[in-house]
Amino acid sequence: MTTRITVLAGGMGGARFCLGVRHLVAESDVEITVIGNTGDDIWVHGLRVCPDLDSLMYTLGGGVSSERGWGREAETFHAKEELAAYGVEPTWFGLGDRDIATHLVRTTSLNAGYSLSDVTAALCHRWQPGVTLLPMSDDRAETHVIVDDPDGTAGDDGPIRVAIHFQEWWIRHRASLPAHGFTIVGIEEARPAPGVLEALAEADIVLLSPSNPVVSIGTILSVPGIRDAVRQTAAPVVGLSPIIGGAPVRGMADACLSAIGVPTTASGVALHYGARRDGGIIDAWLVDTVDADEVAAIEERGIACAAVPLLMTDPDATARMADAALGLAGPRVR
Ligand code: FO1
Repeated sequence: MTTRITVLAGGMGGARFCLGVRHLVAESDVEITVIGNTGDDIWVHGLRVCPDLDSLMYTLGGGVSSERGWGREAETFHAKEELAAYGVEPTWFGLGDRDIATHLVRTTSLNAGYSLSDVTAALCHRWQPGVTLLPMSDDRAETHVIVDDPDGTAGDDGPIRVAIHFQEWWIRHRASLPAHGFTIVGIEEARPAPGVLEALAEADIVLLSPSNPVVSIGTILSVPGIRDAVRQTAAPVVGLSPIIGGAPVRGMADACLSAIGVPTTASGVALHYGARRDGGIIDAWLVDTVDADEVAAIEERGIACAAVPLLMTDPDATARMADAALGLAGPRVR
């Protein structure tokens, strides 16, 4: 009897976690479906770039740049340099030469009328990630960040607020501009991509990877229908904390959490997701051993909780995390 694991994942952290899940179940009769965030997607120089889908695909397919966690290994940036020489913006976006091939295939296929799901499946045919990788939606839903105008334009009552694309905030400004909030352009009309709701309804376990809870997991949950599907699945829903000792392991989840008034703590994120019995979406939550003192408080809120090492230093360590998550889910999933 095949065990079905469905993972919600963002980019780098999510990809590394999925490597561990796949490593854990490599010899078992298990099918993994990964629902990837597409809120980071952006049009750059006429190409459609899907950073989180590509991080998941390249990481699981063995082609990711290990030191960056995104883009291709053995990458060069000649096209980027040439574009900058022409003064063509955005010069701040690191478009790699090898990576451009992925964006050319994707853009050509989208322009020919194929869906993002079709394109993702076609790209994965080359990369063989060992999981079924689904975009959260085939519809455009792009995360923008509300900041004080970086150009300093001010109105009568202070700096005016503008929405900039998440990638500009993340890459150009290193999330240093205080975010007043996030808006996902197009989310109201976005529909779950084919297979997404089924992957949640038919799962034996649903895992929330230790990705950014606001702009990755939160964005996936914002697609109309997905949050309800997580709430209603018969599968246990287990999350892993992206915050260890009050700080994100990498990336800038703290800047995102503070923007929405959520404490940058393991329990803060757990309560942000909420216990399923109280209208939230998780049944269980893994925290790192340094946050073991938060376990009792989390359990009091109806969320099963355990403290295990959560640093994804290598696939074996990540596999142990995934195993601990399956363990929290209960005997059904073993
Ligand atoms: N991240 C950076 O910090 N600098 C970059 O220049 C950059 C370029 C880039 C190009 C393609 C791609 O798929 C990802 C890229 N990323 C870059 C990472 C990306 O901003 C993040 O992976 C996510 O959007 C955040 O999870």
